[in-house]
Amino acid sequence: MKKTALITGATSGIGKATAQILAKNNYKIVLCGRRIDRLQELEKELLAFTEVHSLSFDVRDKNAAFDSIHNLPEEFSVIDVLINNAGNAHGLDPIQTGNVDDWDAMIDINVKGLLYVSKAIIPQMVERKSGHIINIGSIAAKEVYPNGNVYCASKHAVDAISNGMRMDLNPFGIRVGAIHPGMVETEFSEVRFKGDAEKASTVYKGLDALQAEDIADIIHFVVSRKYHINISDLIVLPTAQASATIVKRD
Ligand code: NDP
Ligand code: 8X3
Repeated sequence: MKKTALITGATSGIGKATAQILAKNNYKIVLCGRRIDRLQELEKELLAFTEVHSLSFDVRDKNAAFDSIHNLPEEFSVIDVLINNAGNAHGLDPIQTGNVDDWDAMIDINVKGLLYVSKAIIPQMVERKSGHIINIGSIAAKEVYPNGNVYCASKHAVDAISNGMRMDLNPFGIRVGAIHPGMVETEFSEVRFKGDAEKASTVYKGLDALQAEDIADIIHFVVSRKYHINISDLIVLPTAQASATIVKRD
């Protein structure tokens, strides 16, 4: 029987690539994101491979998250795999001049949004005593870098929440893992720099950055292991990146 994967942040980058690879590998897909046009376009593309359903909600809105997930059509309502991927950095400023709205966005989306979506799905996994949750952290979950302050804090929270989830859900046979990418060339830096595409492109200049498909491929590997195998914590860097701040450029 086909498993169902619910992927947040499926309208671009890592989430979209993950939806594409899982759709081609026998999963039913629930796509989540705010941009309806992109959800519709991807849904149309993936329907060639599998059953797809789209949910448009802002992960900051807990009622919208709960309503959308609790009212999924029956054939999509049993979520076997949850990929908590929605998130972004907003700004790259020293703490003394940081923008409070950026701080709110990062804490509300990366941390609270992940919790709301998880809260909507974990009870059914507990009831069934099965399920797999993958949280997308970051190298910023493991290290702090200058001007990364609140983004790094939000991803350190994802790391802590992932470890806590694994402990609490252990009695129920639910797998919990976190994947922590380094530099992945997506819309991430464009969002961080508020649409400044030129500034965003300098982030990946002179190195062979990871692509969204590289992380999606690893997510597929992680979710397709035998049930007794839980890949609990994985840091994935481009070869050119040795740490959050040490990057070899041509
Ligand atoms: P993208 O900007 O390409 O994708 C971000 C996704 O998150 C979009 O689909 C966006 O959808 C969704 N999203 C953002 N805010 C909200 C919101 N409020 N409600 C619902 N969905 C939201 O970036 P990436 O693919 O790179 O990022 C995916 C994850 O990977 C993030 O958690 C990021 O922190 C993490 N990461 C990224 C790295 C990188 O270098 N790119 C490295 C390490 C981790 P929409 O706008 O349609 O709602
Ligand atoms: C995204 C990668 O290095 O900007 O999480 O934190 S980094």
